[in-house]
Amino acid sequence: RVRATGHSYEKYNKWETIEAWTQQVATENPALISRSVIGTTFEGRAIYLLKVGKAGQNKPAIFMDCGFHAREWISPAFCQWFVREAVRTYGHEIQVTELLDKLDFYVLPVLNIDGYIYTWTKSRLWRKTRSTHAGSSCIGTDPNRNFDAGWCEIGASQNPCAETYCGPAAESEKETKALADFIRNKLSSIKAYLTIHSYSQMMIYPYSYAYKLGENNAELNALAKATVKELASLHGTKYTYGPGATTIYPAAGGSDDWAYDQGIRYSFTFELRDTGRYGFLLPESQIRATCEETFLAIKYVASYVLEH
Ligand code: ING
Ligand code: ZN
Repeated sequence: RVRATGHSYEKYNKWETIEAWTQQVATENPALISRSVIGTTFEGRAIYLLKVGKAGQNKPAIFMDCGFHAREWISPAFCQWFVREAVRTYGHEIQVTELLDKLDFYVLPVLNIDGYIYTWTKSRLWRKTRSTHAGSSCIGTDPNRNFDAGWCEIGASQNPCAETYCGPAAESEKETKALADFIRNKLSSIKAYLTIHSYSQMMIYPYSYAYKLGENNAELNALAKATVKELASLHGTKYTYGPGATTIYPAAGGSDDWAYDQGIRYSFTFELRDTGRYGFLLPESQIRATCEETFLAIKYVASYVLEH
């Protein structure tokens, strides 16, 4: 079979390769995948979204994005792995078949494409977008400080030169605006919001923008506890979990808090491997194990959401 040039699920792929892959995987699996464009980046690139699921009407959906932060390369690698595993095991594996029959997964393989490319070509540890700001020569906004959730109140900077710059306004970035517009538009069908970052091995839920808890905090806590147990069952990888503000650090403007406040009751940030030995530079030799265990976790959450 024809493959997108140079693409590998066990390597980090450059953007052009991922872009070609989105086309290829959709073309090869027309009964399960369709590709759309939800917007363009600051530098003008198309932001792709894959809808993964068996055709059907009024299906509930789960939204999952990867590649918010440019340097977190394991994140886009996981979204690619997820799509491949979904289509590869559909019709063979009971759980995946039932999930794709009853749910749609919206998978956004890379949100911050401009930043991702910059980490491949110029600076491996770049985090932010690549937008410019009037009155500053510094570049980029932190997309995970740019959502309208306690925007810039805590754990975010108003300094355009900072790594956690919240931007000139909530949704100032074309990338975050495109994502938020898509979710607002599909709010009635989206039951869960999952956003994939690295690193720390954590499963975080609201809130991060304030020291407060969500209405279904006990449920989110129980679901996170069971999910990290499932994740650990494969390779023994230990995750911590809890509300963002007390589990990782207080930070306003995150997409998970925003989605939750839109009414999406199951909203999680996953921080994948590792805990700091390699950090953002997770070796390619760990892609397989990381994606395998994370796939278990996502399936677990999806099955839970489906029955609730
Ligand atoms: N961590 C997240 C960050 O954006 C986070 C942690 C999660 C903050 C949810 C706010 C809300 O800083 C990484 N590694 O990006
Ligand atoms: Zn991140």
